[in-house]
Amino acid sequence: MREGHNTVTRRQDYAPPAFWIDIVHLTFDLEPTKTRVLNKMVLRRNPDVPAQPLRLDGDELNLARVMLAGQGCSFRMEGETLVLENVPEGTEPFELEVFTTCNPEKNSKLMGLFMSGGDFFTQCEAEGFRRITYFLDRPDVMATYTVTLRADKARYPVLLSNGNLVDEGDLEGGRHFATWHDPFKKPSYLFAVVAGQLVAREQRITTRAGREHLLQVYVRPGDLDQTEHAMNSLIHSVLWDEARFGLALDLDRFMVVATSDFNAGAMENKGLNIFNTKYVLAKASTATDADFDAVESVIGHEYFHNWTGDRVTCRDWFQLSLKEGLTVFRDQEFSQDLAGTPSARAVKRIQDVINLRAAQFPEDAGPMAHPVRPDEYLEISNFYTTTIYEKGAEVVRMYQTLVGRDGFRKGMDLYFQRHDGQAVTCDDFAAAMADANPDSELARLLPQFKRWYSQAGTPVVKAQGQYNAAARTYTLTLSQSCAATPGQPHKAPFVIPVRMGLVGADGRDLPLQLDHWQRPVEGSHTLVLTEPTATYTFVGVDSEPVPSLLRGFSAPVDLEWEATPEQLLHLLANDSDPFSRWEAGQRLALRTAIEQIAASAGATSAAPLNDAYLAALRTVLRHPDLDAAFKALVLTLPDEDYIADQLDVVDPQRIHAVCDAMALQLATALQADWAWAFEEHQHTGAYSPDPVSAGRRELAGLALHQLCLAATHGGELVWPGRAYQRFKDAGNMTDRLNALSALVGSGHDLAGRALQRYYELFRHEPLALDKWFSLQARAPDRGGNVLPQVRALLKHPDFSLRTPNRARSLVFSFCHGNPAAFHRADAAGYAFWADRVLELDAINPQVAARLARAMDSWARLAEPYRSAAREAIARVAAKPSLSNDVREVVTRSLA
Ligand code: 0A1
Ligand code: ZN
Repeated sequence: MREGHNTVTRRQDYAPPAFWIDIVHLTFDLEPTKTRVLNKMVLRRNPDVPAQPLRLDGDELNLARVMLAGQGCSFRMEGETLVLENVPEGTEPFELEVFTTCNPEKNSKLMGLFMSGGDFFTQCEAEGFRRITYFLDRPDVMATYTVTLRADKARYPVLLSNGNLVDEGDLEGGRHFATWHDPFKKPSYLFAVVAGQLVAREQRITTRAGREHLLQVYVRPGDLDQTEHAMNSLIHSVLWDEARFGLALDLDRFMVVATSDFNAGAMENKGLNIFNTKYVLAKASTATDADFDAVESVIGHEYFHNWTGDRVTCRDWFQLSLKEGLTVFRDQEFSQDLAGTPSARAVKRIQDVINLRAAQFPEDAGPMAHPVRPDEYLEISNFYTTTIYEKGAEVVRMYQTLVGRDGFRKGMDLYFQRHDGQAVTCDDFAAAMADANPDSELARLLPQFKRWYSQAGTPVVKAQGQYNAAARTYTLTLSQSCAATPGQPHKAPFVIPVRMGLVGADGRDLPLQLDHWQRPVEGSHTLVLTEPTATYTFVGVDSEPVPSLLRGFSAPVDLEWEATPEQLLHLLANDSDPFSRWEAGQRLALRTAIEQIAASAGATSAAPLNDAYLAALRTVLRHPDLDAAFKALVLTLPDEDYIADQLDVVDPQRIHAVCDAMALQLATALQADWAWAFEEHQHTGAYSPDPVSAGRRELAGLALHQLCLAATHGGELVWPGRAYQRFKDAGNMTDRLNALSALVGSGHDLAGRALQRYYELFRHEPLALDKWFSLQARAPDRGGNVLPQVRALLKHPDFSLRTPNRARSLVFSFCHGNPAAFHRADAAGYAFWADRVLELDAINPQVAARLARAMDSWARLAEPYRSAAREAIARVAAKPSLSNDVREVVTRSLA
């Protein structure tokens, strides 16, 4: 394996390119072990930059020939960079031809041109194009591409690249060719090629603009029956972007292709999106409701990139959130709009917040914390993070909160009006939003608002309320602070929109009137906190209200509020804002968990949850008007990682013991209610992944889980048998997997039999088999049994570390997803982690670096975990030939 170079790239060092590449003609002779690439470019000097040699990026290429204006020419190599000193002076265009070969079959990094299942695919973001040919592989160099693919016709009948098919035909020796031309200029990271034995589901659509388009979803021949949902999601995406943002599809043909070997979720290559099969294929028998939702949102995400990413792209990789934060925001809005009802929208919002807190909050509190617009990187692949994506999306959402939906649309319109066809920065986006809304609070506060891009860390907002009965006023004091993060010891105050309401004794929202207002408003109001501390006085408040704060999770902050249990119970019973209502329940559970963890070590109460809380949950569960999906969220306790995130010193086993006790108590105390809920929600008719039936399945599944858990702890004994029956008879994967995980979760004897049966049913369905590995890696640890089980599964004939999905399903599920089994007193979990990181690094550094991040929070671990974790990280760091990817993660971790 090639060792990584060692240079840090800094945002401040950005300089425009010394050359532009305007036109690219690529010819590929596709062969698995030796693909030949002829690259004919038209370049010219950038007149704004002092004259310098032409330096083209390359990575693991074999260079055969370089020709300048049709003549052989001198060149030299500086490491992997191809340097030409003698290119023409002046700014006239000149032609350069580079002929290289590469080895797709050996490409286990899955960057550049690689093979999957015997077919060819590419991945070029961020710096993969340089593994295909020498190039100015940076997003601000945008060229027009024409691509000819030549390959054996029988083996590779389908030949695809970006844009429109302009020519095709047969060649000698059983070969054929196809030529594609992309009418849009694009950066190299959006280039794509696919060649192989693929079939397509096709759909012609006419958009509002009256233009006809061909939509295609390409998969392996046996998978066509799993593409209907992806196609429907794509159609919805096209219609939605036109309706909500006035953004029409700009291509005659839009293609989606699925591969089972992919480092990430999917990739927005212009007109030729390449997807991990996990986000394309879905059928009721193998995909869960969550999988169906994920297909919809990832199809949306990649499609929406066509405008936010492709038409307007990033100037440099520090601006990554410009396209990613904005596109995640757009896909989240899309999924909410498709979900339909206010309740289904709220459920989606709560799920997004759960994910943000589970992944992004810890990142912002750990060694890899970085701003939404980072200042430096060693390896850009490490910055495809939840901070860039999900926190970036929250930043975009705050623009919308500050300028309103119409104002946001105006800002988007101005952004495209100004920057279509350009490579721009986060500052350009911010300026468009502010300039389109000149009288808004955003415009006034813009420089301060932009601290969201430059300062890392999750701000903490402290809230304190005071009711004055005599004056009929309610005073709310909000203060903000933000802990130091690596390289940023002090933070300046953020602009924090805090949406809030005051809930009266009758459970209804009180009218809100701040002391300087003429009249009250109904419902909610957004306070904009800009100072370290601010006090707001509401007048005309007849009786003591309960404040409902951060409604809809209006800012990505941690809200500290010393509410009484009565106040939280009041919100849980009444809050008109579903997010705050759910949050009140979570706070109650979290508080109990933290008290228990702090209580004398080892003495875990068997009944930590109090009666009032249990009664409130029962009321929600049996509520006649609430949706099942919302009920399921309220009745799900905060998970172990989220609880760990609230603590300064983390003892994973202690947290686990407390969570176990709470889970068991919830299962047994509400047994009759769970049985009712299961019976009431278990039938959902013919399978449809819509939010209402999915919600019913979710609640039935949760109920079954609780009932099996109770059964193995002295409760009613019939449930494991019923779960097994349901597992066997289920008409869809959601019900089947819920029943199986209920058995596995309860540790009942039937779990083994069910797992065996599942394997036999799905051994030839890769995505379903991933779930089988994952379920076992996430199983409750009983006396340390999970790690040996995971080790045994590493040797399973269906396991391979080379397939990212499979590696994630087993190894990541264990290291990232099973804290109690992973954090072992004997440190064997950490040794396992270190071995797999090193093993993976030699195969696929990007995937290895993701696994490396399982140890991000080691410094907050209690002993003996802390020292053992440090030792394992140091062992990885000491390996001499680490990739940049892994080296950056472990050195930051130890810093
Ligand atoms: N831009 C893609 C994510 C992506 C990034 C890097 C990749 O390299 C392996 C692949 C995909 C997105 O946001 O969907
Ligand atoms: Zn994206």
